[in-house]
Amino acid sequence: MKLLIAIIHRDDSANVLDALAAQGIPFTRLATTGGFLRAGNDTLLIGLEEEHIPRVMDILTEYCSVRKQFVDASQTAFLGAMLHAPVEVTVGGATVFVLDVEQFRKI
Ligand code: 2BA
Repeated sequence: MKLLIAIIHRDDSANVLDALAAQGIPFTRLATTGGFLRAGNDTLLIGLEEEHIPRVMDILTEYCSVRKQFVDASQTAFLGAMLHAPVEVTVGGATVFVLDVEQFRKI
């Protein structure tokens, strides 16, 4: 069994959650905050058998588009960002960790 930890942009969340639910893929959504932008994102915990991982990757690829966004430099974790200068960052997409699960129990 594997555990996928997927960090996604909050704007993409509804579509991803709908698609996971439609395919019967179990998940837990955590409201999280990115360390750089200090903006809300969502982290999904998805426990599943290895053969189902491509289905999740397909959903993330379909609904988590990458785009550019200008943000106020002083509101990021940019070291020494003293000015309110706009900086362009890439947002969206999905950051995915795939972990081996040693045990899975429901008590
Ligand atoms: P944030 O840390 O808020 O980062 C949002 C986006 O800002 C990043 O997208 C990246 O495009 C940009 N960014 C981050 N650090 C930067 C820097 N020092 N200079 C310029 N631009 C920078 P992603 O890389 O797709 O990451 C999206 C979110 O995924 C992150 O939000 C963070 O919450 C999480 N994440 C990414 N890599 C991670 C890691 N290795 N461990 C844990 N969480 C991670």
